[in-house]
Amino acid sequence: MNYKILLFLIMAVSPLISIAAPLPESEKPIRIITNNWSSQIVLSYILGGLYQKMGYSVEYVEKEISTQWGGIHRGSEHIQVEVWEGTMQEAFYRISKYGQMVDMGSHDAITREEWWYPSYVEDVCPGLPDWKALKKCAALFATDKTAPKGRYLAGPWEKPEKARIRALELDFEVEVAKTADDLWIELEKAYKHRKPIVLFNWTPNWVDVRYEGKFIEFPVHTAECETNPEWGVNKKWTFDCGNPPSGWLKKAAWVGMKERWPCAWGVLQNMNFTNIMIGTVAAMADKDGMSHQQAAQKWLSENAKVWSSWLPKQCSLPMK
Ligand code: TMO
Repeated sequence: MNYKILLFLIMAVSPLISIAAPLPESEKPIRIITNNWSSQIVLSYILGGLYQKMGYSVEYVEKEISTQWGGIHRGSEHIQVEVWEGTMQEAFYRISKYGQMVDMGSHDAITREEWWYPSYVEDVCPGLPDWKALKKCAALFATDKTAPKGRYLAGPWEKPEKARIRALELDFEVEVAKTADDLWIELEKAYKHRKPIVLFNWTPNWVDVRYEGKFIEFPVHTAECETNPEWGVNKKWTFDCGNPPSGWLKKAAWVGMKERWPCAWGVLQNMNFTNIMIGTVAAMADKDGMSHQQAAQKWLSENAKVWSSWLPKQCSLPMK
């Protein structure tokens, strides 16, 4: 009889005896993808740290969101802990259609990735957060480089910002920040002098728990807005809408994990972060100056109850 069937039978008939599968089921390293914003990196180290407690060997592989999919598809990388609807939906569905990359479920967190401004901007640009207010106020956001047009500071992730600016006839130019840190440097500079700024931001993020501000309300996103020029306020161009306002946040894995490391697979399925949890770990790194590893270690040591609840029943930790 197959080991797993036997184990299942024993567990079914003797619910009072707990049977721990020997861990790790494979010595091969579990390779976790890290991207370039803090919550994703801290969550990766949290999961990796938990795997190490369980006896697994773990490696981290730094990737751009645009180049991360092939490795998971082929099984050379195994896990992505934050797949955001607003930036990754299209690629995620396209690649997972082949069946090699699997949807490992959604976090409770509800996500949004959108143009964002600090609250004080409303004093000088009435009508916000409605996007039409930007038509009248564009010049307020000008920099030396963009004047008389306003500057929209975009993140280092590819988004159809130029298409949106064109379709909504906004008097803005896109400046692309090279790193997430550059976004926060510019935000803090503006904040200090209460200078108008509009930039790419997202939730959950550290900004949620430390700053006041709002997302711009563009025309509500639909799939058609991205494909059919006839849709929406501009009949000639697509992208006359915003990003999804309440998006999902998924986990993804290489399908072969299930066979090779079943307990790690189960943990990833159960791993679950809320908006507040993600904002808090991001703030440890982006505001409080901890390294991503330090933030992950702190979280693991203070949240044993949470991560213990992710362990499948048959996957207990090895005795220390
Ligand atoms: C993918 N991101 C959360 C940075 O928008």
